[in-house]
Amino acid sequence: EQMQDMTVDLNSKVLIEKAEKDGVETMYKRKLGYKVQCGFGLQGVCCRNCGMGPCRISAKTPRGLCGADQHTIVGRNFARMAAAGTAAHSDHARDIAHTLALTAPGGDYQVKEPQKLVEFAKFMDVDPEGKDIYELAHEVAEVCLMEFGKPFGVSKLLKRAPKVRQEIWHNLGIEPRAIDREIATVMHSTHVGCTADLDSLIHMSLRCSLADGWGGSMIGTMLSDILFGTPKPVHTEANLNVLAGNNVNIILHGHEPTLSEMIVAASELPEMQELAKEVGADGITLSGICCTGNELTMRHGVKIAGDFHQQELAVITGAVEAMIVDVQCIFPAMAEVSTHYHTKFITTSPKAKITGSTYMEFHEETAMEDAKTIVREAILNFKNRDASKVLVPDLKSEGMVGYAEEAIVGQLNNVVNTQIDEMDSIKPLVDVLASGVIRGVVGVVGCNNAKTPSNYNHLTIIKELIKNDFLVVTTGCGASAACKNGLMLKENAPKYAGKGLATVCELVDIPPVIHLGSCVDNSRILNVCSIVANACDMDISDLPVAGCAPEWMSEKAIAIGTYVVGSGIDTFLGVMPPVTGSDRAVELLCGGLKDQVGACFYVNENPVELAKMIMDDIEAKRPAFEA
Ligand code: BF8
Repeated sequence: EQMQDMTVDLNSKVLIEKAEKDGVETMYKRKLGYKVQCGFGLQGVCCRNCGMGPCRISAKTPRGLCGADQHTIVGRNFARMAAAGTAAHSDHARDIAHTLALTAPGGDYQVKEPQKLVEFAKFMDVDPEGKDIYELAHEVAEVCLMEFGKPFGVSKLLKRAPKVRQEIWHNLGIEPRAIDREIATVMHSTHVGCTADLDSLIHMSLRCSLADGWGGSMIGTMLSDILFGTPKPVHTEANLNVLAGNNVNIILHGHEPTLSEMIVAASELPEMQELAKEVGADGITLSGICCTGNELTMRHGVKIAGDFHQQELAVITGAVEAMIVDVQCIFPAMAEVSTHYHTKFITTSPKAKITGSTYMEFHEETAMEDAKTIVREAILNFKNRDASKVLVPDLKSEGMVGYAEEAIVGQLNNVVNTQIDEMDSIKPLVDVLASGVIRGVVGVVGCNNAKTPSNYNHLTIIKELIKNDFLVVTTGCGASAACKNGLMLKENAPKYAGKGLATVCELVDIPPVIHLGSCVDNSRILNVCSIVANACDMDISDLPVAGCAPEWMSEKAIAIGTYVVGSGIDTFLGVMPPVTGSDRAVELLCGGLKDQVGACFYVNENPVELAKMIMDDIEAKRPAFEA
């Protein structure tokens, strides 16, 4: 296998070649070294949950030392992946809630959306009457923080789901309670000597993941909007060519907007702009990678430098003064890659310290001061840039991003109003779906996975879908892939979209692929589905919608996929999860769950076939939906 064939991104190919010349090791190079991956791991039949092991299941050793069989081991491993993913998203949300608790008039963090706060307060049973907006913010923050560890009751946010859906969860005993509790329960139950029943392990995975989707992630998105503003459609550019020639290039990578929003504000200060001039730069260019990039592009149009698989390549351009990261999806390799160039690789979170990085701890309490220190560090590094090492590849695309729930519904409805909780306003979306002009809506989301050429599955599936009049909504690195390839431009709808979808794009001024934000913002998809289902008096599982993660790789993606299925949305994966060692697990996840929650997983590693499966699945739901 050639490294060049491991990605379809043309800029990436150029930089993979540069890395070779520069003697820098990348993920693509390391992949070559992994001729064969561990078969036990791939099938999910390796157990390291106690000190008697590791045990691994084969024909010769069909049980671990404690007697756990392949079903128990696969189920336990799957549940732990879901719990880790839930922990990551929800801990992110917890930080946002703590930040809301720090808001003050004139402070570093303020309430940007008071009206949204008031609405959300009421939803969370906090009475806004007679309260100052900051008093209310602090109270809502505390109520949200209680969602993580409250001793009694189920997630307050479940009531956003249609009644029938809530009943399904109740009857199956999978209504998530406190978020941390569901994570702890999975960790406890997968400890040696606890749950050994596959069905129970999958139920726990569902319950825990639902605590992510209808708990942590939903709180994360909602509070981020309240703090930093609800995204509105905005123009941006994407791919590594957004790095500017004679500007200080700062890349923000990671996930939580608390840090990155402050870096944006700090870099706009006159003193920072002046400092940039002093060191000989024309200005400062911020760009983003991974979900931090998505959060920033949604709210500010900050350019997207690239996705998960481009983080090393960004530094290899030789044109990056600082890569500033917080948590999640950061390659430890970034420290080594950065030593070959002048780039400062700056870690900021005690939750994600990386050996070899420059550690500059960020505190929300001193946010602006910390952000200024970090930006200054980046600017002062400009003088160390070595022109002979710089190669910024040629390509970038334009796109429109920033579609929150309000924007999607509002745009379809732009002549009526934008209150999205009323039947009136959701009607255009329902109509366009019911008439069949748009056949369905598919969330194509998630990571890049080295098991497929980077971006190949994403782009193939998205193009197949829009060509056949399926509207695509996207988040995470899938969104970056779409934007990099011009799929978020309305002007490109006639080229890529079918006639029905292209007409809708033209009429209501939307691109054929809609950027909904970061992976935490998949909660926006749940929200819109709920609104539509309620408006039609249906369950989510009746809607002509589907989820798809063509190149998923993270434990967060497992949690997302599991809560999407648990919410009644069929979910199509382009990479097989490590469960094939148990035929019963495969049967349950990819079939049996359908009878319980009205949806299940489907897996096909051929993206054209997977797209076909998605469309067939949705078409089968259409007759009932139209009636
Ligand atoms: O949360 S899509 S590679 S960046 S995990 Fe990571 Fe996957 Fe990208 Fe954001 Ni989501």
